[in-house]
Amino acid sequence: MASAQAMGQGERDHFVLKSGHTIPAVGLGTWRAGSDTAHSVKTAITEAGYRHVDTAAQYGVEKEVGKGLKAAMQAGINRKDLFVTSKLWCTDLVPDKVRPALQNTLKDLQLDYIDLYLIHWPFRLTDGAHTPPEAGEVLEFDMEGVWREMESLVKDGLVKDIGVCNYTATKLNRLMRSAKIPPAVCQMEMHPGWKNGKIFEACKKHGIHVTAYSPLGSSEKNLAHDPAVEKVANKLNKTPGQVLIKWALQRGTSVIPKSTKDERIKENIQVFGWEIPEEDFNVLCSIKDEKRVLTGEELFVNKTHGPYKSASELWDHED
Ligand code: NDP
Ligand code: 1BO
Ligand code: 1BO
Repeated sequence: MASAQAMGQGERDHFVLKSGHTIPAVGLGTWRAGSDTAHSVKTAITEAGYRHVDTAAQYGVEKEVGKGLKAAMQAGINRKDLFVTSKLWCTDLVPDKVRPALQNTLKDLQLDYIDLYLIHWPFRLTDGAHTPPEAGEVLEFDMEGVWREMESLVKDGLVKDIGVCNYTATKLNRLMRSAKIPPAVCQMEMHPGWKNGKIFEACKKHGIHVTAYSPLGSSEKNLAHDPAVEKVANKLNKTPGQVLIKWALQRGTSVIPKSTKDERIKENIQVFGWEIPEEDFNVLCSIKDEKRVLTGEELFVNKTHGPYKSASELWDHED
């Protein structure tokens, strides 16, 4: 068998985390996956070959994801061959709510452990917070206290790895100072329309694996119709979706495209055994007008009362 190195970076179907555990390179996203999520998860695993599913308590589909996982296991897939990620929502971002939140997630997923538990966003919301938030509904969170609880979930075997999403280099440095178990994964928005280089470099420096979310530009800024992406796809005889997913893999990130369409679910994992040549990779990297799709503004910014009065403050003015 060819070594990963001989096959080239883009050819890996998994990455190795700091902990020594592996994360499959392509996972199925489940945000806004709707009522067919159980079917999508089962199809992805049993027909398309996915072994990695990304979900979150906040997506409201964990019971459906759980049904899909169960169906896949009943069809003969071993739990230990699956990689399941979930996330701690902002209303539970206080030390004494961490364990109960995880326990709820495990119950809904019908699992006795998950592979990766992430802090979903580094801002605390009060129960019942509005979108956009009203005065007093957004709070800073106790990063050190919450992380200690996340670490205790690892020690107790309830989660294999822990990590963060939507962090900045500033917040990552702070976490690294107190963490006994460093974050294994940082999940961030990344696609050619938002390369997010600063946090990517910070993660590399700390040996933290990065997972690219919204790799297709999400539904709001779907890059499948971007002329540069279409051009590379036509040249390589691949679909725009495959080119975007492969771009993420060749950058060295794992990637979690979401689709509820069986054909696209299958298409999105046909990204092994070929490469985007360097010149085309660079064309994709030069897409202009980089912008986040998920600024967090709607969820966390209150321009009058704060504590975060602009999106730029959420991202520690690093953009
Ligand atoms: P994606 O970039 O995965 O894009 C999903 C959109 O692209 C949907 O509209 C989907 O439509 C469409 N699509 C899927 N496949 C193709 C294809 N081959 N060609 C063209 N269009 C396609 O967006 P998401 O924002 O959903 O991100 C992926 C996952 O990342 C999420 O589902 C979630 O699990 C995670 N995430 C995590 C966040 C965090 O804060 N940690 C934030 C955002 C996302 P259709 O379903 O109709 O195929
Ligand atoms: C071909 C299997 C890849 C898993 O992500
Ligand atoms: C608000 C949740 C974004 C998707 O993870």
